[in-house]
Parts: sequence; structure tokens; C-alpha cells
Amino acid sequence: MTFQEQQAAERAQDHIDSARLQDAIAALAAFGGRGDGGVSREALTGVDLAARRHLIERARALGCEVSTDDCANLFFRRAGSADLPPVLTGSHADTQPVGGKLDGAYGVLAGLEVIAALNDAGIRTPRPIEVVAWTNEEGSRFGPGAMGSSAFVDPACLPAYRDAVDGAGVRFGDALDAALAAAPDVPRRPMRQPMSACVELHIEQGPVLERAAVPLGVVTGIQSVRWYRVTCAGMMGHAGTTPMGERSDAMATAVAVAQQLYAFAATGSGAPAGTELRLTLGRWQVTPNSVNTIPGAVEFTIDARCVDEAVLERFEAALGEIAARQGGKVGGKVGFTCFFRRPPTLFPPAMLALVSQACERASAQAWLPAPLRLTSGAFHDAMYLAGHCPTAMIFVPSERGISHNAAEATAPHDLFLGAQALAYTVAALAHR
Ligand code: HGY
Ligand code: MN
Ligand code: MN
Repeated sequence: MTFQEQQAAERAQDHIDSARLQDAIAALAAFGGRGDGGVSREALTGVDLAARRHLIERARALGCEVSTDDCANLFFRRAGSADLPPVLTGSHADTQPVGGKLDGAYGVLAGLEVIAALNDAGIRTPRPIEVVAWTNEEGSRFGPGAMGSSAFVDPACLPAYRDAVDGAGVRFGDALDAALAAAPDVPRRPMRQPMSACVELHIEQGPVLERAAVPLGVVTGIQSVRWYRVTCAGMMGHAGTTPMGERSDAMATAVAVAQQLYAFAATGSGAPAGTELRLTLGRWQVTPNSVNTIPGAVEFTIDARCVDEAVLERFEAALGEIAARQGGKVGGKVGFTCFFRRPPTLFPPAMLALVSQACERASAQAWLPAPLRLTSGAFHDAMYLAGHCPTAMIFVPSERGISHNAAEATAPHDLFLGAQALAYTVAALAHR
């Protein structure tokens, strides 16, 4: 690291303002804010569009140029002294149906805080810096997840994404067109722009950092993930008149499949010691969903994750066997499709070294333990950017390891240290 790089990195770090960051978090959380302290701001809903407008105004007030692309990703650009590919930071602004104030939002707002700190420090970086708010990272309203970042690196994804529908039958493409039309003042730019590097700051969303009593995490990679839709077909019938032995009950089939999947995850996955197959059957749709009609169809989703992708391969094979076995029973048919899959992501050593340096300085200045290295249990947009440019992630702890829950929280001082580490990393990269 050159003297100039180091000096800029340290000055940027030292100009992060905790109170300003806290105010920004509270202001964004108001868009979709809930009475229980959580946030409901699913991708491209009205509150998400209002939140986007709020971010555009905040970025412009910091002197940024704002642009967007065909997937409505928002880019907030601080000019550099040279016309070089920018350093990218940021995250996503959409949330789970019942989310928290920090998942995604923290990375976007900390990126804007880095720009404010650079402005305060009067630092002009050779490279431009861009803060991004990716579209639909969560994938809860429209599947799959990370649509914006995956379409950014591979625009060929977008046509199929446009046909994804939400629970009310709204097409992603129609919601996307409405979002783009709502920002006529934001110029459109091509997808897949060159980036010199990418750093994403995020809450850990798990218990590791808090249990280790360490305020900062250097993320070495992201575990693999697969999402499936399982459909169980039966025959609707009268709950009172149909003898139990003559039913084709789609729910009985679905429950039997689910029980065998949980059993496989608990004992049959062969996950290496210290790792596990994490299985979530999160969304169920029952037809006709009536208290006194035997379900004619049940669809449920599977979210399967593991650091070792061979485990997911074994899981998929087991799912096929269970579906065939259970589907052969009385009139029950079981089908499944995989609609999202991502292999494990590993971040490059040179990026890990820089992020470690940034985290070490921030935690040392606070007289706190040095950073921990860990794998991310959650997926992030950085998993796609890692295939586009040198990429890294920084974590801060989640209280009680809770996320995707209104109770999601992180101590303000930890959020401050994370933003400091981000500022150091981004400023150094912008001088390379
Ligand atoms: O599901 C995930 O891992 C991310 O938080 N959307
Ligand atoms: Mn997230
Ligand atoms: Mn999330």
C-alpha cells in the first residue's frame, strides 16, 4: 500500500460519523416501518419505490450522479480525478416481508456515509466510487433472489426474470417497468459496467461474531444455496364424507415428503464435521385452502444451503428419490423444480488482506479484538460480483444472531466500526 493510499484510507476511516449513519438508518427504516420495530419493504412495492426516491435525493445531496439500468439497480457515483472503472460498494434496499432495519440497508447507507466522509475529509480519489442499491436481493416477493446483481453481471438473465410473478400474480417485468417509469430523472446506463473492485458491508445475520465477542468479520466466502418448488397433487374432496382410506390428500403427501427431507438433513446429508445442511421449507400454498376440503394441491418451497456443495448434490438426489417414492402412493404425484442455485463463493486473498487491514485498524483504535474470518451463511449480491471483479465483504455482529425478523439489531458502535472499515477499504482501492 502506497503512502498516499494509506493516508487516504486512514483519513476516510477517521471521518466516518456515527450519528449521521444512525440518522440515515432511522430515516430509511421509516419506509415500510412496522409497529414492532421491523421493516416491510419488499422489492418494487410502493414503499420500496419511495425508499429509492429517498436514497436518490440523499445521494444527490452528497454530490453524487445517479443512474440506473434495465433491472432498476440504482448507482450513486462520486467522480474520481481519472476516468477509470469505479470501486463499487453498496448492497440492497429491499427487505423480507417482515425484515429489519439493517439487512441490505446498512450496506447502502454505509456506502453513502463513506462518500460523506470523503467529502468531509476533502479527499479526491483517482478512481470514481459507486454505491449501488441492487434490485430484489431478497427474492421473497419475486424469485429468485439477487435478481439485480445477477442481471448486472449477466444481462441474459433478465428476460426470464421479467416473467416471475408474486403471490398476487404481479409480473416482475411489470413492476420493473413501473419502477423505471417512476424515475424519469434518472438516466439509464448499460448493464455489466466494468468495476475495478467491489466491497459489500453487511450484518452477519448469524451468531458467530457476537459469540466470539468480536466486532468485525472478514468474510472469506459464501456458502452454496439452492431453492426448489415442490408440488404435491391430490384430489379435492369433502372433509366429512370421504373415508380416510379413499383420499388422495395432497397435504398428507406434502407432510410425508417434508418429514423425509428433515430426516435427511438431520442424519443423511453427510455434511463434513463442523458444517451442516440447513433446510427451510418457508412458503406453503394449499389449494383450495379451505378448512373442510381435502387439499387437492400443495406447493412448498425448499431453501437448502451448505458450505460443501457435494452435500447439496446428495440432497437433490434424495429429493428425487423421496418424490418418486411418495408420488407413487395413492393418486399422489410429487414434482419439483430448482429455481435458484449458486455454488460456494470464495473471495480473493488480496482482497481479504486489505479488508483485514481495514478491520484491524478500526478495531484497534477502539481497543477491541482483532477481526474474525468467517464464511457467510446468508447469500449476498457479492456472490455475483465476485465473478465480475475482485470482491470482498465485511460483517458486523447481529444481536442474538437474529435476522429476517423485526428484532434484527446491531449495536451502533459496531455499525460505526463496520463503516470505518468500509471507508478504509474503499478509499485504498480508489487509489489503486
Ligand atoms: O436469503 C439470504 O441469504 C439473503 O439474506 N437474502
Ligand atoms: Mn441482505
Ligand atoms: Mn436478507
